[in-house]
Amino acid sequence: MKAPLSRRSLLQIAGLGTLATGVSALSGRSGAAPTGAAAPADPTGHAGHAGHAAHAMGAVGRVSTDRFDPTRFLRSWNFSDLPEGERSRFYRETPRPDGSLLREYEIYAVDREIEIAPGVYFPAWTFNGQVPGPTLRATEGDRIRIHFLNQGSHPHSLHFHGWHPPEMDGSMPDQQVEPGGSFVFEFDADPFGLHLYHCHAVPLKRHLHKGLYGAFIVDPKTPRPPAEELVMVMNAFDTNFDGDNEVYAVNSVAHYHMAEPVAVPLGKLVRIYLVNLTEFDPINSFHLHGMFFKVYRTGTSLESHEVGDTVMLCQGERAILETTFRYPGPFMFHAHQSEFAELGWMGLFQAAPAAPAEEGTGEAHEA
Ligand SMILES: [Cu+2]
Repeated sequence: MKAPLSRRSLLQIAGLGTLATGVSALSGRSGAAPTGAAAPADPTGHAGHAGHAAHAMGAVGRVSTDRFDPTRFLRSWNFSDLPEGERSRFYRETPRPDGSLLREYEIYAVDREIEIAPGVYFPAWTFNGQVPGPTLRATEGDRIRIHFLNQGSHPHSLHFHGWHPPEMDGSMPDQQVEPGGSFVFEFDADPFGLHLYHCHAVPLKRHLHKGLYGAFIVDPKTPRPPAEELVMVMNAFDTNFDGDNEVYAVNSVAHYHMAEPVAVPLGKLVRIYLVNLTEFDPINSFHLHGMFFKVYRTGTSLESHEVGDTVMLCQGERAILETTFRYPGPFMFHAHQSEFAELGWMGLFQAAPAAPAEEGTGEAHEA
């Protein structure tokens, strides 16, 4: 079934809380209906009325976290989510004479179906089987060496933001890696800040939107203060390939953190690495309820020149956000474009006193 629906009509049909139902129908996955999908049948007589189609926020049902766990993704970099034995297959550190590190990565492109809302599957192109790809993290001055293997069905490449010579740019026609091919990218981590990487094969918007992107954090040589750190990649999916997104999220899974709030420590510094990799829509945004945060655009300065409760980012833009939760309880965060929020880009922080065992660690990142 291929329904000729735009995302506007999808919104009218689905309404708040029935996103999964609407998109399932749209993407033709009849065999994967979310359990207990809420049809808009409502004893108050709102049945079928789009504006009141459901009174709950978020998707119905849960995605499987066997292959990709959004909560783990928030706090994983350099494959820290893998057991040590397995991790060394994908990431190795070698000290260099000047005190910096050579950081080596195994990154491969592979086609994989991913679940972006309960029962909604998207035929993604991925780095290492996940969208967003693994977060890479280094300290300014480290050497990055990436062994890139294309196991996908189309030519792909790796293009990093940051200083590097043109032969390491991954953007020119002769830098595309054919299926089955490989290439070694090597460059210095410079400058410190919050960057990104993505495939740079053409058509670029298709290769990006299919899921070939990730965050690249470069820490300053003197690290930022200890904090609870979270990686959030704003992204979206065009499930019917009409050049418009139907599902929006932070870290791929629509409304995931409405049901599984992001736990944050009360009274301690929280640092969010926010990257916008939404394709098709020029602008995305992050809005936090009940609080303000410092904004470090591109993370290339240790001084913040902006304090706000909403930050707007163009495609490929990113910012480091810092805040401290004053009050315990749930705090909503979402795109301030209401349509994006309703289509999945919405979640909750849950602020609570840090467990005693965690006191003093400050979730100190291993860099
Ligand atoms: Cu590609």
